[in-house]
Amino acid sequence: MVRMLALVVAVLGPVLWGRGLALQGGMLYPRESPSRERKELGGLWSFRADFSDNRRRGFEQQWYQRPLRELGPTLDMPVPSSFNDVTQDGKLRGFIGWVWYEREAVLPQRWTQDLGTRVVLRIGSAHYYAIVWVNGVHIAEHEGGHLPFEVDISKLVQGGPLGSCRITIAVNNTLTPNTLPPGTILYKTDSSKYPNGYFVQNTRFDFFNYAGLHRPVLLYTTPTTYIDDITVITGTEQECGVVNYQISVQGSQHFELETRLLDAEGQVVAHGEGAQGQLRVPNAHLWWPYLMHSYPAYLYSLEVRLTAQTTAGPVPDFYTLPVGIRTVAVTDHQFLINGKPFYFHGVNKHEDADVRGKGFDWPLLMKDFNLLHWLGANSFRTSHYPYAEEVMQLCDRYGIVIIDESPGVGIMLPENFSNMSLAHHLEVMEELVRRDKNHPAVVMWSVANEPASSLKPANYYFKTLIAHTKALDPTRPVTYVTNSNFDVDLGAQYVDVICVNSYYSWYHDFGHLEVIPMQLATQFENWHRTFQKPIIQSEYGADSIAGFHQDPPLMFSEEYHRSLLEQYHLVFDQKRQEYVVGELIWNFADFMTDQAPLRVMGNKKGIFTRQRQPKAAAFVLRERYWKIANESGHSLPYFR
Ligand code: BDP
Repeated sequence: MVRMLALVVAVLGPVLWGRGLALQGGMLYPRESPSRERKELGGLWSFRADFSDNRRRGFEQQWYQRPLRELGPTLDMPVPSSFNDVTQDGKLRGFIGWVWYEREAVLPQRWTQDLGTRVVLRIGSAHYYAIVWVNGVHIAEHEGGHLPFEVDISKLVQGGPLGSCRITIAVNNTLTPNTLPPGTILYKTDSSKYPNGYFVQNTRFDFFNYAGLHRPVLLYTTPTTYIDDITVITGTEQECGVVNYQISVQGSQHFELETRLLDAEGQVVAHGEGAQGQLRVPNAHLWWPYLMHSYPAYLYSLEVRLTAQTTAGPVPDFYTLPVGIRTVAVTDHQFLINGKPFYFHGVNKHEDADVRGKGFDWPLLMKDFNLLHWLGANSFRTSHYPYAEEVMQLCDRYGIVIIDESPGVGIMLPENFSNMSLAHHLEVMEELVRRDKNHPAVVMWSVANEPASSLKPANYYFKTLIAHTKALDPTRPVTYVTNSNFDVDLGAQYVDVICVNSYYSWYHDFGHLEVIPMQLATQFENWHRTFQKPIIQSEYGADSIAGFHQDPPLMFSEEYHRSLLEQYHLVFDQKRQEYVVGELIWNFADFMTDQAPLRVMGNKKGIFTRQRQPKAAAFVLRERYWKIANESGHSLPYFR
């Protein structure tokens, strides 16, 4: 046991020794403004995976002290991207442990000379645990692969002779029982079967544990007294839109704040002063979801102007936040946006594609949004972790409604419910709410997917987690996603909306499409009878291999896939008249998983292939979603 622990510690390093510091301050998305500049650090970074037995050579030899290339061979690695699928090396694809990224950034002279400038390094996502050095100085650690973190590096880059800085980031993809998602390192000690020190990583979730610097890494500046955070909460009073705002400032106590709210034409519609207040907009344009209104996704701009009083005179900082005025509410059988019943007809996604894995990519993102419009989808769930901030911004702009999910997936073992796990989960919800609170597109938080909620400690865990999330954000409903296999799950008493996944005629009664209507109707009736809450079918689907055809339908053919969906739709159409408020297909596109006998080079439940080409099921859904949209009388032909 002790030996085992010693080995695990060796691989994980700091993951087990201490957690990343809780985030300080706000996490406003770095936007350019007259007082703020940004410099993207995308492109090729130097890269090395530490293949040493204990994975600690990089620390022993202090790879952060000198340029990485001076200490051994390096690869060119694109950022953002997962590292796994970029090379021809199978060992790197499945690598577990520390990988090292490094690049030099050349800084504009003003950034290094002007002591009134604050220089911040921001990392959009480093999966899973990251340690950061600048010019060899340890400056940050962060746990969690799906949320950004940042650090003020002004002191390190200012005042010295250097106009450049060397950024080194060590990233470890090891998952433990207390990480989110959790995982287990299993040492195979039978020396007749495995070489010395052989280990594998087991997880209880169904997607490949891609790793690396997945989202943009960038530098940005602010003045030393700066707008640190903005929180807006919107509402309506008769025809009047209401924007309550709260602004936090760092760096000085001596400042003034002015706010102006501009409409989409750039006209000022309201203004205020001070760190908090209420802006009232007569005859406001509300933010409506795509297909729910003839002018969806209306965004105002909240311009914040800070004027700091310094010895050298007044110094301004500007930040502009897009604001959508809308309300969200839940009754015992409805999900209301702006007081009107909203029906989710959408998808579950993954951040996943060929070569780049989970790496952020604009062409891929635009293709996905164009496909969502083509499909007539009005929503998606960020299964099973927070997505890139740029995704959330597009949802605001296009009116795509989001259920924003934490990386709480695969929480299945008793040890995943420990106090340490819960503490980390609470921290992650804080980071998530802090990042995404101002997005009108986000209408609900999902704290987890299919946790083993019947285990004894689960009750306390979810009660605490959901209460904490509601305290962080009293304006949005909270859910966790359950599975119909779990029967009626008592944890659901804490959620506002029941989200249930089921795989009738796929994982059980396989091949028997005829039982779906009965089993699905029973599922809905049981859940609604017990909880009297609205229900979303948060996953359903079947695998199909694009190009496999068989009629009468057999499993894995495109025909079986579409027929299975059609059986579900019969019941959705009955129950959406009552209390079913949404249907989200599993999955938008085929995606990579661990290798397993039940997976054919990944999960093939996509209605699009991994390359984003439609299978037969996509056409079934497209017809259905546009039909549902047309019922509201607000479909928008310009996206078709
Ligand atoms: C569901 C999980 C999802 C899986 C899906 C499947 O929530 O992550 O990918 O099953 O097996 O239960 O396809």
